[in-house]
Parts: sequence; C-alpha cells; structure tokens
Amino acid sequence: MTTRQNSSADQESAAVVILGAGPAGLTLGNLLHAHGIDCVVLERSDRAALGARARAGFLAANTVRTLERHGLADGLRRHGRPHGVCEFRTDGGRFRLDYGSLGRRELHTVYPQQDLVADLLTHYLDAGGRISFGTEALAVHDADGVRPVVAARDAHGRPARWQARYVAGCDGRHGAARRSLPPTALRHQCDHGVSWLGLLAEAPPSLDAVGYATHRSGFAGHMARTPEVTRYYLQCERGTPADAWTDEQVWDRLDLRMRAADHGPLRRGRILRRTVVDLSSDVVEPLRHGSLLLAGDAASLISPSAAKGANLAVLEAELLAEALVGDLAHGDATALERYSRRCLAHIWRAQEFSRWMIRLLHAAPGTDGESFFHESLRRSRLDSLRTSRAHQDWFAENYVGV
Ligand code: RFL
Repeated sequence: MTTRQNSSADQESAAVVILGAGPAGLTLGNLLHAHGIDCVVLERSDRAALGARARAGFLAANTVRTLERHGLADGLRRHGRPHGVCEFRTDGGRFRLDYGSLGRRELHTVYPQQDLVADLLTHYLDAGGRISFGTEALAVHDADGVRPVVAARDAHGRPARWQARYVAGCDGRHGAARRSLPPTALRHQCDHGVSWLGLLAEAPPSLDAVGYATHRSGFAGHMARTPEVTRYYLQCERGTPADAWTDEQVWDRLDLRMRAADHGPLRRGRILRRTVVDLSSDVVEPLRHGSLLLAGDAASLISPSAAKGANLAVLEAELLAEALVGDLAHGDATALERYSRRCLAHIWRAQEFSRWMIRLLHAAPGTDGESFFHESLRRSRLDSLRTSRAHQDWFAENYVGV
C-alpha cells in the first residue's frame, strides 16, 4: 500500500499527481483514493467555475455502470433521465429511431456534465481527497524517470512544485500534459471541416428525442439537458463569431432547419451560452510516456457529433486507476503496460463512429460533380438507416456504447 510521501517546504509530493478536475481527473482521483493511493488533483479553476462549465449531457450506459460500480452514481441516478430515441429530419421527411430497443437495448442517461463533476468533487472531498484549486500546471519534468515533477503556479501566482511517482494528464487538449510530451509522441489529427455554434437555451426541450436536422442551409441539432435547459447546435461558416446572430435570428434559423413549419415550432427562450466549435479530432499515441499517462481529452479530442468525449474520459479513468493501483498497491505493472493499447482500441472505435455521424449530418459543400457524389452517398446512408434493421442495430450499439 502506498502511503503519503514526504513534503519539503518548497516541494510537495504525492504518489500520483492528477492534472485537471474534469470527469477524467475526478473519476481517477476518487478511484485511487478509495484504494488508499496517495494522490492530489491540481485544478487551475476554482470550485464555482467547475460547477458552471456546461458541456456534455449524454452519458452512455457503460459510463453509468462504471460510476455505479464505484459508488459515484447517486446524483445521476436521482436526477438523470433515461433517453432512448432520436429523430432525423430531412427534406425527405422525418423518421425516428427507438435506439433504446435496438442493438444492445441500452439507454443514455441525460445528466449535465457540470452536475456530474460537482458530484464527483463532493464525493472526493467528503472521502478526504486532496485537491489544489487555482493551481495551474505549467509543465511535467523528468517524465521519463521515476520521479517526475510538475511545475505549477498557485492561486496567488507563486511557483509550486509537485513530485510524484506518476503524473496523470487529465487536463484537456490545451493542458500541461500535452505540452510536456516528448518529441516521439505521435499526434494523429483530423479537421472535419465543419463548425457548429453550440447554444444553451433557457427553454424546455421541444422534442422528446434527440433531434438531428439536415437542411440545405446547414445542420441543426436538439438535445435535452434538463426540463428547463436545452442544447442546440447550428452549423455555421468557419470563422463565424459566436455573437454573429441575435437570439431571434438564432431561433429563426433553428425553426427553419428543424422544419418547425411541418413539425411544430420550437420552444424559445433566452440563449444562456454560445460557443463556436470547429469540429476536429486527434489521438495521442501512445498514452503513456514513462511516468506520464494521459486520459480524457488530453489523450484524445473527439468532436461532439456523437457525444463520446465525457464517456471516454470516465472509461479511461477507470482503466488508468486499475493500472496504477496494480502497480502502486500490488507491485504488478501488467495493466499499466497495457493501458495505452486498451484505451486506444476504444478511442479509435469512438472516433470512427463520430466521423461517420459527421458525414451523415452534413451536406457536402459545393455544387460540383464530386460534391453531388458525396451528397448522394449521404442520402443513401440516411435511407439505409431509415429502412434497414441491421443498420439500425449497428447504429444503436455504437451510438450508446463506448
Ligand atoms: P475537461 O472536462 O476539459 O477537464 C479538464 C480540466 O483540467 C483543467 N485544466 C488544468 N488544470 C490545471 N492545470 C492546467 N494546465 C490545466 N489545464 C486545464 C480544466 O480547468 C478542467 O477542469 O477534460 P476531461 O476530464 O478529459 O473530460 C472531457 C470532456 O469534458 C469532454 O470530452 C466532453 O465535454 C465532450 N462533449 C461531450 N461528451 C460526451 O460524452 N457527451 C456529450 O453530450 C458531449 N457534449 C462535449 C459536448 C463537448 C463540447 N465542447 C465544449 C467541445 C458538447 C460540447 C459543446
């Protein structure tokens, strides 16, 4: 069993220093702490800011099972809502997929990411877990050795150093873990060439389903978050500023693309938040570089088109916890050696489905022959999804699974 390591006046220590208190970092922190592994989470934001960071909302069945297995699912069991239907709206009409009764017959649980993060944080702190808010990791040094050091800046701007046996990089795509990777690390990346204006609206959901609309003026999406708040997406030109359209213009575009004239108007409300997302993906390979291990968005960024990012983050955190407990508590490094390979298998499968969704939902730009060819393929893909039970089973399995 690992015990807390010595601290000196200018350098603190823990067996595992976790960078970032998102779904990956906090799941990992909870699991390590529950196994008696000395760990600390370094988070650049404060607690209030974490609780206001609205992003994901659709948790896969496997994510819920993982959190349940470790006693971390009380909040989402109490307040999350099961969800199993999506609706496609196209110029050929609309069709619904009851994906909860297809494939593996699994459901999503709709639960805002900021509520999940708040639950994980409360659980971690109540159990006596250590976290340092307002602490920004700057770099990970000596990751190729057995005594890596995290250089950080505390909430007062003072330099701080943390020595560890392992550093878990759960600090997202722009974090210190990625910046500290050795030149041998590979980063496979793909710009999907599409941008979305992501909107959070103070309005009840307008459909009892996830809505995906393809329209000649662009894609529009509808996803419930809570009974009072709905997430919408509007495809926009690359470079469009988040405030390019007034609230009314946003709702008019959503109504047009969701075909409110045929299927009923959307329930309007104040737009609470706007973010422009350029859909892109990347995968770092491998996920382990000596004593530095990556999980969540730090390991792989995935476009939000198939709602996989937070789910992958929880899955990887569980695999990483298993690997670190094996090594630190039982002296068995087998799972640590397999960590990267195991995660990459899940990551590439999620990336593949996410890319497939992007191609399904966005018309090929342009009017030339090749664009026509791709657009015809896309329509054929949609038609197959509408009519083929085998295709629907495949969709359901990948849509809810990680
Ligand atoms: P996070 O959540 O970004 O957390 C990283 C944490 O690290 C902190 N941090 C640092 N701390 C210390 N030092 C540094 N140098 C630091 N740099 C950063 C940050 O403050 C933060 O607290 O990463 P994590 O844990 O890997 O989780 C990943 C998910 O957040 C992400 O994949 C999802 O939000 C993606 N995503 C969705 N995923 C789903 O599974 N289902 C969805 O429905 C879904 N919808 C979405 C999404 C992402 C979106 N955006 C914003 C791209 C919708 C949107 C609009």
